Amino acid sequence: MSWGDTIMALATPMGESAIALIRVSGPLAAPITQTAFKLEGTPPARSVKIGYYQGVEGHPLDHCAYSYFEAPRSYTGEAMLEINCHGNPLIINRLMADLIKQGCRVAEPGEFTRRAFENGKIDLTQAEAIADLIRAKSDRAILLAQRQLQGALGERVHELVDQVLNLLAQTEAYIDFPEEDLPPEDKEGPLQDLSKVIASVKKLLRNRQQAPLLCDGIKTVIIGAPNAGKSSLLNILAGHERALVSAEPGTTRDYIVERIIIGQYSLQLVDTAGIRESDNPLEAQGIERAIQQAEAADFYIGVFDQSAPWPDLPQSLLDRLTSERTLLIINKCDLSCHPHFNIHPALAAHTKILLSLKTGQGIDDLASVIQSTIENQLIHPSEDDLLINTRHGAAISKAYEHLNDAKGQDGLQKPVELMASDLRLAIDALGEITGKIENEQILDRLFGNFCIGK
Ligand SMILES: Nc1nc2c(ncn2[C@@H]2O[C@H](COP(=O)(O)OP(=O)(O)OP(=O)(O)O)[C@@H](O)[C@H]2O)c(=O)[nH]1
Ligand SMILES: [Mg+2]
Repeated sequence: MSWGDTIMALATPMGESAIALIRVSGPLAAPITQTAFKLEGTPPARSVKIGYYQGVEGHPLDHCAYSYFEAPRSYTGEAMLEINCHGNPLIINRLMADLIKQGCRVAEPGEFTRRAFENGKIDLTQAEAIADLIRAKSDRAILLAQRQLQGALGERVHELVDQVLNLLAQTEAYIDFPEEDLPPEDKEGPLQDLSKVIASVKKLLRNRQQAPLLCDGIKTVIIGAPNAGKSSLLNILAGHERALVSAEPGTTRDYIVERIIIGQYSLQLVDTAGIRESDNPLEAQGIERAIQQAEAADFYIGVFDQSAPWPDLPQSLLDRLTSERTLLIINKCDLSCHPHFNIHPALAAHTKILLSLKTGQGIDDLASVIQSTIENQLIHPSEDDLLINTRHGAAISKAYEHLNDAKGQDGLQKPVELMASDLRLAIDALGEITGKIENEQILDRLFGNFCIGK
């Protein structure tokens, strides 16, 4: 499939740099390579050449390295030209203007990848993986996006589709050969297979919560009473004096966000105002914001000053601090423990780390404890993790529902014709994941999120 027109775009950021990459894709790629680099005949494919780019007006525009890829052996599946010119915006603009004069148009965001998808070079999960890879904020997100790019999710979905197709074939055999002709044990096989497929689909659904945590980062809200050491913690984890620290309770008012990397994970760390009853309208607003931040958190680090009585925290906040999502830091262990520092029973069994943010006692283990708490309680990474984004999640749930419908209340008691129709619907839903999407709008939205030049 080809669009007929030729697109071009700068694939590297605009600005001063050693090299800038301009990509051209479409039928004009070959003639432009010939004209620009004064070649006789078809340009040599898939090798790097050096030459002066001659503009249509006959002036040399820049000394470039270029590569020509013949269709379909290119990223987009069309003929492509990649030009590495010097990274000066003036040169880049001159070359791009010249390409437009030669008949190219500027690519839309994601248009190169969309052409790759439409030409069957990649499926939709791989196209999404490219966007995820570019945006990945942590090593784990990179690893999973790379696996997805190699087709891990696509393969899993194809396996499931194959299994459902098998079931469909068996079910249709019942339609063609009425039930009474078949021995009863034949009825059990498909039902068992169906249960297995349902279990696999359910397993896939469980990965759904992880994708935003890995791709966008884990929103981690530091929460506690005034003066507990929340801002001291933010500064230690950020590695610089980001927040004001003072002995006066109520120092932090507005919340402060810092992105940090802990092991393989990216955390969006939010320091907040200390929670207490306050008559000061500004502080009260800060506390209100702290509570709002806490409402949208993926993970909590509760900071508590063990040299003071256990603070009075609102029940609604305590309810949020579940053991899966919370790490407790018992701070100021350089000071003696207050007789009324009695950990609230609701938090008594949570993971805790005892330390002093002032003397540094216990902080060597801080990063590893945060990482292991996240892994043990929030993310549960496993060997076959897959990045299930919202779009995949919606399609998988749909497939899950149809498969359950196919199973019916009493298994094969459901009329086989209806069962076959449910199985077909499940196959269609799974197909949406890898790309059997008819809806142009969904494709426009998906590729519109890419950067130009991809
Ligand atoms: N002795 C001792 N003091 C500490 C420790 N950690 C923090 N502090 C001190 O406690 C005070 C409050 O620290 P912050 O980090 O500003 O506390 P906070 O929780 O951000 O306070 P608010 O912003 O007011 O809610 C400062 O004077 C810190 O130097 C510690 O481990 N031991
Ligand atoms: Mg503070």
